[in-house]
Amino acid sequence: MKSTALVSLLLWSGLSAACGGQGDHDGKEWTKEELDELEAKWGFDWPFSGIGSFAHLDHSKCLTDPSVNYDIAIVGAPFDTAVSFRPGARFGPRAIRQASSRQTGFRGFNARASVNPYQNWAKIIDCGDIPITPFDNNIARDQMTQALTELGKRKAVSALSPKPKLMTLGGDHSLTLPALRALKEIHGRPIRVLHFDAHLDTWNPNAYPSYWGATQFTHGSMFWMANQEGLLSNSSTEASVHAGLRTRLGGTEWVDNEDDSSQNWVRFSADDMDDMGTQGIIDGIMRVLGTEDPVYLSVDIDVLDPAFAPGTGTPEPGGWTTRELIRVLRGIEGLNLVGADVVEVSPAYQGRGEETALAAAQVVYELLSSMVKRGMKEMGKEVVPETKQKLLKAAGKSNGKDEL
Ligand SMILES: *[C@@H]1O[C@H](CO)[C@@H](O)[C@H](O)[C@H]1NC(C)=O
Ligand SMILES: [Mn+2]
Repeated sequence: MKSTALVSLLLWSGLSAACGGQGDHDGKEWTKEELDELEAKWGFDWPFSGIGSFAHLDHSKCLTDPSVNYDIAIVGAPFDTAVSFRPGARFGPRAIRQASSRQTGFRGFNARASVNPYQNWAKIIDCGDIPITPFDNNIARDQMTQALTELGKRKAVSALSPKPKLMTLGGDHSLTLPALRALKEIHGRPIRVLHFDAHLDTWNPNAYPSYWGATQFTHGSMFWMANQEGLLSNSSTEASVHAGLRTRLGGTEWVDNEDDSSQNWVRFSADDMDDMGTQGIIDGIMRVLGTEDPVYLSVDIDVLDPAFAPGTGTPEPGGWTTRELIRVLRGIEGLNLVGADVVEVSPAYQGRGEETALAAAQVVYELLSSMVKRGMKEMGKEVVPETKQKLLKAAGKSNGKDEL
C-alpha cells in the first residue's frame, strides 16, 4: 500500500488546503518526514490485516486508469459459465487472494528460488478483476480478450521487460483462449504453451454429443480453438507440452491422443512422475520448450490429486502432490515466460483449510519468483543459493544478505 497510500495522503492534504483548511488537521502541510513516520507507524500489514489484494500488493483498478504501469500484474478473471461439470470457479480469484495472505514482501524470500519476488526489480501489483458477464459467453470472451490485451500492452516500468507480464487468476480454463488471443496481438506471433492439467483441453467441441450444435468456447476446447485461430506455434511437431495428464479418453481407442499429437502437443502423464521423477519431467519439458522461445504457462489446479486440490471443477484421482508440482515449477524456471494463469479453483468444493486455494497461491508465488529471477539473470545479477552463500561466508565474503 506504500506508494498509493502516500499519493492519496498528498492528494488529501492538497485538497483540504484548497478547501480552506477543512479536514481534521486544519489544512496542515505534511512534511515528507511526517509522512514517512506515518508509513513506518501504520504502513505494515500483518498476514491477517488489510484489504485482500494478492500478497498484500498495491492494488489499482488498472482497466479504468490507463496511467497505471507495472512489470507484472495479477489479474482476476472470475468466470465459470463454460464448464462441463461443477461450476464455482468464478469465486477462484477471491479465494486465491485470501489464501495468499501469508505472502508478504516483508517475509517473501523464496528459499527454493533464492529470490524475493516482491522486493526486487519488478513492480508487481494487483490489477483487480475483469468484470466478466455471467450471462453471455460470447460477450464474456470478448471482455476477457479486450481486457487482457489492454493490460498486456501497457508500457512496463523496468527497461528489463519490454512488455509487462500478466498473471491471471481463474476462473474456468476457457479464459486461456482470450489470454492467447491477447498474446498474439501483443507479440505479433504464435506462442508455445506449457499446460499442467489432468485433461487435454484440445478437444474439438464436436467431440461432445453435438446434435444440438456445439459452442466452441468451453473449458475443454480452448486449445483446439486456439490452434484453429493460429494462436499456437506449429513450428515443430513438438511445439507445446501437457504435463500431469490422466483424463479418460473418448470412445474405445486413442483418437483423442492422436488428435492432440496432430495439434503438435507433447504429453507427460501423471504416472510419468513415478517412472521419471520430478527431474525427468523437468528435463522432458525443457528439452521441448528450451529457454528462448516465448512460452505461456497455464496451470489447471486439477493437475493436483483431489487429496491436495479437491476444490476444482473436474477432479481426477491419481494426480501429483503439491510438493511435486512446486518442484517441477522450480526446475523449469529457465523458461521464457510471457504470461501465465492459474485456473479452475472452485472454492466451494475445497476443505476448510483452503488447501486448493493455498496451492494455487503458492503456484503464483513460484511463477512470480521465476519471472523475477530470469530478469535478474538478464541484468547480470547473481542469484546466490544458500549452499553457495555459506561457502562465501566461510571464505569471509558476504554479499551483505543476512541469514534470518
Ligand atoms: C497450425 O495448424 C492449424 C491446423 O492444424 C492451422 O489451423 C493454424 O493456422 C496453424 N497455426 C499457425 C500459426 O500457422
Ligand atoms: Mn483444464
